[in-house]
Amino acid sequence: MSSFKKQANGIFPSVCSLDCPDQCGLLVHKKDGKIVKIVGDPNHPVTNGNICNKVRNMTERIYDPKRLQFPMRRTGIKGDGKYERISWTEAIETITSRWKHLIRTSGPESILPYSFYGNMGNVNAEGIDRRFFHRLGASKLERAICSSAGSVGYQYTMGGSFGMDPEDTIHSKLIIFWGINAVSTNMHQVILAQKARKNGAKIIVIDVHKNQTGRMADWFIPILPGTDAALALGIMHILFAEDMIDSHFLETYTVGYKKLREHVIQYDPNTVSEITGIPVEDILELARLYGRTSPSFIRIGNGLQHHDNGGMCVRTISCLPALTGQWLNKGGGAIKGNKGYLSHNTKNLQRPDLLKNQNTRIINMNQLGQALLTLDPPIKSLFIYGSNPAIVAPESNKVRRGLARDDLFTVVHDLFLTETAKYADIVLPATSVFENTDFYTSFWHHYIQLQQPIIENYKESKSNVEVFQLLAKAMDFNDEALFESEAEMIKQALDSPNLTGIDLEGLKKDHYKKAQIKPLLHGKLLTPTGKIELYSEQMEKHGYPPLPTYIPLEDDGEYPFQFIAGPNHNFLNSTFSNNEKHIKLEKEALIYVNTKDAKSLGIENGDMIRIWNERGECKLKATTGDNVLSGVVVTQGLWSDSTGSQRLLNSLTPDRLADMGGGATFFSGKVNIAKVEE
Ligand SMILES: Nc1nc2c(c(=O)[nH]1)N[C@H]1C(S)=C(S)[C@@H](COP(=O)(O)OP(=O)(O)OC[C@H]3O[C@@H](n4cnc5c(=O)[nH]c(N)nc54)[C@H](O)[C@@H]3O)O[C@H]1N2
Ligand SMILES: Nc1nc2c(c(=O)[nH]1)N[C@H]1C(S)=C(S)[C@@H](COP(=O)(O)OP(=O)(O)OC[C@H]3O[C@@H](n4cnc5c(=O)[nH]c(N)nc54)[C@H](O)[C@@H]3O)O[C@H]1N2
Ligand code: SF4
Ligand SMILES: [Mo]
Repeated sequence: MSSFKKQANGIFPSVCSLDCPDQCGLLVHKKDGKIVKIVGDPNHPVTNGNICNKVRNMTERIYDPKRLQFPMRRTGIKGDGKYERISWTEAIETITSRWKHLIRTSGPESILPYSFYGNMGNVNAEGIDRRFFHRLGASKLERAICSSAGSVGYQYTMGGSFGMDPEDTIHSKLIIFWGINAVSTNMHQVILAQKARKNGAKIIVIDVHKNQTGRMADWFIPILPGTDAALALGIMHILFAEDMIDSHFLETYTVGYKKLREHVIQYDPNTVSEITGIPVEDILELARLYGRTSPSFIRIGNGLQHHDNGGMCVRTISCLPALTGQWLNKGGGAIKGNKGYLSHNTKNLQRPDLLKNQNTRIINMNQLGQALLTLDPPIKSLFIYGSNPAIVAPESNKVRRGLARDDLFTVVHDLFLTETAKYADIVLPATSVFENTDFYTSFWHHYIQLQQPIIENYKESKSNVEVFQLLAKAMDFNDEALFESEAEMIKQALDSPNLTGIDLEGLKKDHYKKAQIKPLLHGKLLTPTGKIELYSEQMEKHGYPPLPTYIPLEDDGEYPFQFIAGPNHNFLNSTFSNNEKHIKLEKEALIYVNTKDAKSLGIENGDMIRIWNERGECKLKATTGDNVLSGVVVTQGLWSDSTGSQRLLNSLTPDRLADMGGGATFFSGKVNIAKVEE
């Protein structure tokens, strides 16, 4: 489809494929058939030529000598990483003969696909694979590791993933980064906020960790983990009590505000201060600032919803903009995720009709270990692509015990021999985004983008599309849908009422196409009442309190510290954690401990610390200070095993599910810590 690939030299448009809201426009510089430089595309309307450090150094990853070159078969024991080269023919034959046997003897649900968004391209990440596994009749995977609890929570209030247009941030006068480390995870939101700040806006950060984002704020508000819903309810209490609400807006666009007003009486500043650890004066000041500043914008992060109560927390915070009528102001409102605006035709792309058994079992990816170790009938084969569960999934010791099962036939398709791939029977080499054709729909800005292949496939690597088509052929499937070209699949996906005026030819010409977006409140929302639901009958039917509510975290045992292990600046989840350049940039795996806690445990800055609970154990270097509150320890980064011993943070995190959407509870675990005596 593309002629870029044939040109040995030049500068070509591209898009960042990583699981990041910014979805930057890129320019890829090519010399003698090889990529030599990756920079931001100055013509991208939102990302404007700026890109992060990770991707500026992406060339090193594309040509990393450790990149997988050909299919391989395991020769050692699971986990030790010993492999020998085989041909694609042999690899595909080995996989499909095993699957045919399993389907005959145990049924297709003994096979489980496991994937996430190592590459956000819709065709490769959730198109051809879905078609293939639907046709196969495999067990279904509930892909809930990232943002599902919060998305469901937000949906109860707002009807779907629809928020403010981030380009309007420049009009905001008050910007609250709430549970988001945006400097690392959404850098263009920060650039837009800085522009607003030049026009007089204030930036507030509410977080459990004074990280890069907290340090950039005009006001950083530290909060105890899992208590944000209480803070939001406390703000509502003050907004009602001091008459800072917009009654006209509430009457016109919402349901249940009178019930809400009664309900929040219980969340007085003293009560909320006790729950959240925030002084009463600060709660009052925050509420008054929010009540009196317009337009105000809340960027709701993922940190909030990686908790037991994460769905309800986001549900609660997302009620706030309605109280002061922010949704009618340019630069007012909130963003949790904006996926709804660019929703394409998933029925066309994923072909759920190919799945014959409507009662096919569904397995939550957050409980992979449990599923592999306890499910009956058992999972007998795993096909893993675009994800690295041995590092990123909670309770990793359980996950690895499951992956080590001798009778489990595992295939991993990746660019690298990840920790997960080391458990595979067959490893398949994947292409990078720059070798693929795909389309991309940001979950933050409103632009859709096309990727056309810029370089030839690296060595013997193949894209997801190529792999699933080989598998389909060898399985003797003959459905046309399994053999369509990327261009054909893109055309079918773009056939959506949300994407009128956007087609493949147009994308090839313009690279960036903005969805035509109607203001959020022109017309009905997708909630049952069509309005912003401060009171939700639907939630009541689903067994939740109908009004926003603070629900404490689950009891995670008798350990003294709340353990927050989020992503870091120079990796993207575990991607880049095996690339020397990025490891060097990130330097060290640290654990932040409050000075008071450190003193009481005889810990000094720079000491090696053992961190443990009944699930596992890690060792990290302490950094002491006031970046975290007493009773909380924070670390960042999904480190590869190869970077040092015992940095497997997810060995400590729980695989309980959050209150909504089957979400993960990475941040609701507790641990103990102690100095390692040399
Ligand atoms: N550099 C980089 N960028 C990334 C990623 C990456 O790995 N590295 N990952 C990408 C992906 S997949 C995602 S989902 C996003 C995630 O990016 P974010 O939305 O920023 O989410 P997290 O970094 O998980 O957590 C955000 C913040 O929540 C805080 N936090 C934890 N618990 C609480 C709490 O109870 N209350 C409050 N107020 N704060 C809390 C953490 O300290 C952290 O600063 O980033 C994407 N971008
Ligand atoms: N402790 C803790 N754990 C977390 C989080 C946290 O904050 N704290 N964050 C969670 C979140 S929000 C997320 S989204 C998950 C993310 O977890 P994952 O989705 O597993 O993300 P990555 O670790 O980046 O792994 C993606 C893999 O896909 C591969 N890949 C890239 N492109 C392709 C392709 O085109 N085809 C194939 N076959 N493979 C490809 C990459 O090489 C990489 O190995 O991690 C979760 N885990
Ligand atoms: S990771 Fe995010 S910020 Fe970095 S280039 Fe990709 S989309 Fe842009
Ligand atoms: Mo994520």
